[in-house]
Amino acid sequence: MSGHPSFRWASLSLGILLLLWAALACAEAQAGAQELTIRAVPTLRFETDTLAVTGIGSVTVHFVNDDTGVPHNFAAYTDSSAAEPLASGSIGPVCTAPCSNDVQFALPAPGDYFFRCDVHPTIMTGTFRVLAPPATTTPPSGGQTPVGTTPTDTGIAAGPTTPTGAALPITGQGPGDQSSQTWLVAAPLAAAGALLCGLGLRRLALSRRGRDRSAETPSPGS
Ligand SMILES: [Cu+2]
Repeated sequence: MSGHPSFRWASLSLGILLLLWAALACAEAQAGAQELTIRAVPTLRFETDTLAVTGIGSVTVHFVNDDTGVPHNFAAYTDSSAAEPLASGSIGPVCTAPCSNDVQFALPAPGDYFFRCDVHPTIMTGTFRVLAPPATTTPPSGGQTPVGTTPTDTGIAAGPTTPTGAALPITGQGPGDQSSQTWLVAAPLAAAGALLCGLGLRRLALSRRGRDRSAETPSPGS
């Protein structure tokens, strides 16, 4: 029993660390400038007609013109009328391949927008999609509560202080979880075993009964 609580603490703090790491990674991905690459390729087309970005912040679109000798650009607009730029700086300069330039702008609210090449506005078009960031972002409470529990090394000190309230139900749940997990596996097996066993016994009984019956009623031939 003495080994169990430390194991539980280890797995609990590991879980918290993983959550923190995921939250940090998630926050970093959302806050940081995102990058995309789009290529203009022979002949007179973009290599894709859909660009997707998730979230908040800004985006840098690396526009690469591989359509040798042909001038193109990348330009993002609010819609296919191309009347309004999607954001300040969302219309890149035209350059003749081979060439490239970066188009950087702030991301608007999630939604489907429009991009095109201004030189070939009817042929080279696409959807610029801004996706909503995941619902589970960085909960301020969730980010703070584990702070006390994060120092796994000082678990002895941290254990009784902050998470006493949390520790009690968890220690209570620990063995319960383990045994319930064992039961999750054991119960169906036992049930299946019992069922098979019961069927086997029944079949045995039936066959015996059948044999008894045939023994009781002698065959009419003899
Ligand atoms: Cu073009």
